[in-house]
Amino acid sequence: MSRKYEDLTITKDGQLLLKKAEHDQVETVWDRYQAQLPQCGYCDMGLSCRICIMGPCRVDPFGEGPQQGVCGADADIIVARNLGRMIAAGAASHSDHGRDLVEVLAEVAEGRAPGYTIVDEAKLKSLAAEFGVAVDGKDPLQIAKELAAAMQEEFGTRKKELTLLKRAPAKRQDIWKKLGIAPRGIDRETSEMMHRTHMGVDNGWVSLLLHGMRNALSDGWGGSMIATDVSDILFGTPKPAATTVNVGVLKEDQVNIIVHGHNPVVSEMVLQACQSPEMLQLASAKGAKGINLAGVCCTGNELLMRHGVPMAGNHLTTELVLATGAVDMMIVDYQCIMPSLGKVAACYHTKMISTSDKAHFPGMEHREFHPDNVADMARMVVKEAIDNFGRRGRVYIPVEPVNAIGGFSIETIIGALGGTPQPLIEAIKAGKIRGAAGVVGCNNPKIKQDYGHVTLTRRLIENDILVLDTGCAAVANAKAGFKVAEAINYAGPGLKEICGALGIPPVLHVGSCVDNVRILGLVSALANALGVDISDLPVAGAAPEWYSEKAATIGVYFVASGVYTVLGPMPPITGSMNIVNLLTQGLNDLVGAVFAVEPDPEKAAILIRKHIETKRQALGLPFLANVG
Ligand code: SF4
Ligand code: MSK
Repeated sequence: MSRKYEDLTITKDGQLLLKKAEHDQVETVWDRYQAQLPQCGYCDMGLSCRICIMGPCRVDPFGEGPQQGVCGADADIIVARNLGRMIAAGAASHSDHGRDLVEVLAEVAEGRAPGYTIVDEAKLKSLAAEFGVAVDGKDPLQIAKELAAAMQEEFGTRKKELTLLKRAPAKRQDIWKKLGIAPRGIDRETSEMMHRTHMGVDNGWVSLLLHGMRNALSDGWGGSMIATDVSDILFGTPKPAATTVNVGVLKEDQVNIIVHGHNPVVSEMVLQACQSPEMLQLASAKGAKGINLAGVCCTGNELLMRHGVPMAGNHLTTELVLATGAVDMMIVDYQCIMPSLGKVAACYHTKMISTSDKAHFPGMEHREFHPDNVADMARMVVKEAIDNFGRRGRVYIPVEPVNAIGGFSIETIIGALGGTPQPLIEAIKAGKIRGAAGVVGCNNPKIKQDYGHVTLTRRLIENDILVLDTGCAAVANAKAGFKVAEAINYAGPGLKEICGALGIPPVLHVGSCVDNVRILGLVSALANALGVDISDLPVAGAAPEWYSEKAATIGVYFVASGVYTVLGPMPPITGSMNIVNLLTQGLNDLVGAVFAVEPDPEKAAILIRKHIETKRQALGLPFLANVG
């Protein structure tokens, strides 16, 4: 470890645990990043291709070496194909997660998933109505059966376009139709992207990127939207609840279990098992004062949103949390789970359990969870965690946890406003709130952990811009103390007044990565109430520390939905100035929004403020200040 801990993360727990990890000779993501430097410049620019085995090929960005791959693909084609495949992978990940939830819903309807139930019947019925499933006089399980079947159809190709596109403002739907990018089937668009990017199929960089938008929309208005809605039906639509965050949520005198990944299907049952009198008695018999379930990453966010379960950390904390020596078990499902975790855990007593048939990891024991065995499996692994409590060595929990409020579903936000978005619109019109921004996405060792999220969010709320956040960005902002009612003191005067009156923080935790669709829901509600398109609103998106293919897809569906989006890390596209120009300028003429790339969050805040003021002016709203 050659760099100072303060250069790697702004978080106190992260800095102290990095020191501990170094002392324990535990290698972390930062060490491995250093070992990779310098990273491949061709790949960084998107100019390398290994799609077929006439290659691998690369194009020389300086014009001196080869300008085409063996097949004749030039820089534009290679960059577009690589980006297309990145979008497809992101869409596939979220949408497969959505499919898993629909399958659980179908099993619940058939009575084959003991332990699960329909928690939000009202949402079940309203969603059924959207999918054309009659609800009158029907038992909820019958409705669930028919709704699950209708949703399964969305994944294939039997519809002209996805059902939930209708939630978008009419003007947005027209834009998609005119461009021919309204998605038809969730899997179809991903599958078509893989086909188009095979050697010798689509060699138009514009048509490839247009399909990239269609593919991303199939996630945002399809797979992810289904994932969020079905999770709400099965586990409850989130409501504000108090919680705590950072590594300090671990408890020295309790059995600590961490859940990690994205899908709540397993973790919800683990939570139930942890709360059962039988397990609590067992823990007590082993000398523990209780069972402390906490999360990391988005499985953690799912439980935080619905139950106020504490959150130990975000993406780059997932190894460090193990270095406390206090985690008796980590249970993982899928996505964003570093394959290094088993090796880190082996340095301590932590038992690592993988649970999904599609996600296996070195150094983990595999206990496959299925809807019909999940309740038994959850009890079994919790019992193993309790047994492991006695094997703990020295424990190091170096910080106190920070308080936070989570659980801001759109229903909750609109509810807090009195059942209509109108008060928010009036506050925006009056300039008390200048606009809103979604701050989303991951950590990335290329950026000091949480610095991008926290700096950008601080600047936005100071300037009366309401922030909605998800994923690891939401955890960063919670750790920074932005999610308690008193955080209004960080906000500008207008935002402070409105949030103070409503009793909400100026930074609203909207959920996990799939829950970015809740932001689509809110901007659609605002646009519909104003009679405009999403692209007319004074809103923006940002992913200051993104790393994953899923985040790339989220960015693309935000922009394709009309939301100006600022990325921190540069995507691998700089090998093609045609593509850079299309994404950062040309898309304005097509979808009314573009990407910007700005790694410095201070500058990103200025970009967003300028954009919001421009949109305010266009709507005839008062111009509030010079930005620059
Ligand atoms: Fe090379 Fe073309 Fe094959 Fe890519 S698809 S590896 S550029 S020959
Ligand atoms: S977990 S996709 S690191 S936000 Fe959703 Fe965090 Fe990004 Fe994974």
